[in-house]
Amino acid sequence: MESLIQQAGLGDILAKVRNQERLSLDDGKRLFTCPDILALGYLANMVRERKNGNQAYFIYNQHINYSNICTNLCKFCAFGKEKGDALAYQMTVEEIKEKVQQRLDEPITEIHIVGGIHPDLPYSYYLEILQGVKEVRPDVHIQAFTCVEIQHLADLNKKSVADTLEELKEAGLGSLPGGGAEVFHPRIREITCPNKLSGEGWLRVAKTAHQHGLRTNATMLYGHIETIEERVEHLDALRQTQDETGGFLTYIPLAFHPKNTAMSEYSRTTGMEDLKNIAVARLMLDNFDHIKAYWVMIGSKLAQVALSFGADDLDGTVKEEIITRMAGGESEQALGHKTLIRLIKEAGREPVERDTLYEVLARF
Ligand code: V47
Repeated sequence: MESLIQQAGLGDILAKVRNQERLSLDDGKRLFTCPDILALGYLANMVRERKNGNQAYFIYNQHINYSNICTNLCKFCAFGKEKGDALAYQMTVEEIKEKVQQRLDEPITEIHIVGGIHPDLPYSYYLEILQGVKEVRPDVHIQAFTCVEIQHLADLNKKSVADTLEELKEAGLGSLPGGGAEVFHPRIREITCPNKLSGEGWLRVAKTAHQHGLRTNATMLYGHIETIEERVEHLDALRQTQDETGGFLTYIPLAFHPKNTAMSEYSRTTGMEDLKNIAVARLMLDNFDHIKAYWVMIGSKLAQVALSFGADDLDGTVKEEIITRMAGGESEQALGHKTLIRLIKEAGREPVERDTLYEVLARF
């Protein structure tokens, strides 16, 4: 294997990985341009096994997208709709509680709640969602509202992000999902999501959450117009923030799905790009404990392979995911416990059911 890595021109990076030295931005660019996926995978797997051994995590979770009405209307998104659009919807708090109620017999430990930036739902609605879900399922961990939604809620609340997060915590918020990060570089935001919170703004909200005891996830939406430099800068910004706060739980690369978006002329990502984004993230994000291969976006078969290319987590049972499906995602709607365990076992890993904060709930 070592000669393969030398042949791929990555001998110096192998030495750094062995010595647990931080990779430079230039190393990151070289990794992204390296065509030798096995060499990348070998390097990423060294870090993956050092941090997580043979374990591969999954979670029993439920996704609820309370509304797709959105003022941002990002070009890469097929989910967001203008108010009045035939496909626009919004759930009442009662409907959300009903969704939670319907699955009370399942051992769900996390409810993941995100939606669009709605033009006129009041701040109280979001507090009531959290309180309502907790009323129906008091023990569940609510992972809700991206950094972009949190900034919007603080604006609605006419208070600081810090004070708003404290109120949301009081109402039942447990942690923040990683969406809305897209690619931080202003060039990408200007073209694809000019109305959205800036990259700096996203990082500021994430830092504030960490300072207030809320862990958060991080993502990058790749496979559209971003350059390799912009990807590497994005990873570096996350790495620097993690150095400061240690508050990120996991990083999830999100593969762009073009169908039904204003960028539908682009092609879907390939398996090679998907694996590369996982492997390079594992190598660059030396201060992140976990890298998630989100099976909804890359398919359960490639997610299984990704467990040997840097990923240590498959996310979860999910069910009723809408954001990827609206953009042409063709993965299964949900994966059962048994399927997740089988996928992990057949990848040669030990299946570990976790809670949101990566506490071990069961081993199989
Ligand atoms: O913020 C939007 C992205 C995100 C498309 O934190 C798209 O554990 C691909 O962040 N093609 C929402 N991606 C999903 C998300 C997420 C999912 C699962 C787990 C976690 C976590 C977070 O999806 C959005 C945006 O970045 N997105 N449109 C699209 N067409």
